[in-house]
Formats: sequence, structure tokens, C-alpha cells
Amino acid sequence: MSDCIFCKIIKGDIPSTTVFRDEHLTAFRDINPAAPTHILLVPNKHIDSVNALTGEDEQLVGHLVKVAGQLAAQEGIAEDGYRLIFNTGAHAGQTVLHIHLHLLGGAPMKYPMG
Ligand code: DGP
Repeated sequence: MSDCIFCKIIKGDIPSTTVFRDEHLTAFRDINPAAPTHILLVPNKHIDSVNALTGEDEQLVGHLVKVAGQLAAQEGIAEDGYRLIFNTGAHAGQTVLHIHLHLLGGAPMKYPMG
């Protein structure tokens, strides 16, 4: 989508600190980190949110989670623990309408969040 900020990052039109990329997804550091490690894993194809996923996307979602685990290990936070979040819709505070998986860790976190 031409006006989507994450599509622009994936295309390279907006700079980001990319930590992983393959044919299915791009992972880059959040511009406004909420934890010492805060990475966003974003499918290269535009999907608005979890609400817009179809059966065809099942493998893609599994891949996002699998790569998130690998990045947690790479970041050195796998042993102590981390959190994976898909904010979906207004009540969850989704601000970018391109589905993304937050990988957060590097310090103890409270649950539930506010
Ligand atoms: P959410 O609230 O779940 O939609 O999270 C969107 C996240 O995207 C938020 O934590 C900030 C991050 N973000 C927004 N714009 C940019 C950007 O231009 N670059 C990067 N790296 N992150 C961004």
C-alpha cells in the first residue's frame, strides 16, 4: 500500500535498523522502544491486522513467530524471557495498520499491561 509506513520501510524508502530480512518478512528495531530489545517483525506483503488474516497466511504467521524466537536467541534474551504481541485494533492501541509482531525483552515486564 503506497501510504503505509511499514510498506515504505520494507521497500527501503524510509530508513530503519533492520535486523533480519527474508522473502517473507522484515524485522527492524522499533523507533520508540518500550523495552531494551524491541523489534518489529513485519510481513513483506501488506495485511492490515490479525483481523484480515486468511487461511493462506497460516504459514506466514508461524514463520513470524519462529523467526521471533530466533531473534530472541540472537539478542541474548531467550533464556530470561520475552513477550510477543500482535496489537489488533483501537482498544489494543494498534497505530500502524500493517500487521506486525512486537518482540520485547531485556528486562522484567509487568503483566497484564495497562
Ligand atoms: P502498534 O502500536 O502495535 O501499531 O505499534 C507500532 C509501532 O511501530 C510503534 O511501537 C512505533 C513503531 N513505529 C512507527 N513508525 C515507525 C517508523 O517509522 N520506524 C520504526 N522503526 N518504527 C516505527
